[in-house]
Amino acid sequence: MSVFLGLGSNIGNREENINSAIKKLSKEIKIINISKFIETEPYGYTNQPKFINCALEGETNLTPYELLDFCLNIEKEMGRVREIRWGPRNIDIDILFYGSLIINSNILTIPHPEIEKRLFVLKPLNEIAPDFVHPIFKKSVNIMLSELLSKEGVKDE
Ligand code: PH2
Ligand code: MG
Ligand code: MG
Repeated sequence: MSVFLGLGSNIGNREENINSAIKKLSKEIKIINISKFIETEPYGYTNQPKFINCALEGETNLTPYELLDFCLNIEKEMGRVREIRWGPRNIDIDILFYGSLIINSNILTIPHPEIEKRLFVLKPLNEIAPDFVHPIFKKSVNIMLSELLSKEGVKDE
């Protein structure tokens, strides 16, 4: 299955954290494409350091729940501690899309919630998958990005 993941880090050596997560991900995911790493302003909880974010496209045989476990285990292995919701983290690996599947369960929401509100997701995603259509909103990544950028108060750094 074709999957898109979003990665973020705002503690420690951020690029190195993301690179080592990608290396670990590649054990179960064939990496097809990786966006540039971009520095982004913290979203949600703003009193924290800037992030490095990127998006990647992969191909995997894992089911959505196996993929979730796999990503959470890599976060754990890399020593992530969960404190504040949306707070600082050395590594965050989010499943953005799993093909065009829609899942809403207690432990897993796919597509990832609020993709359409987050520049730090849409910018890197637009680099590698501008025409990918969000299965709920039926809008492509590049349309979601241009709509977000045209909103009042959303500034493109
Ligand atoms: N992740 C969050 C909350 N806020 N802001 C940026 N810029 N990048 C992130 O990856 C990020 C965030 C929750 O996972
Ligand atoms: Mg996240
Ligand atoms: Mg996460």
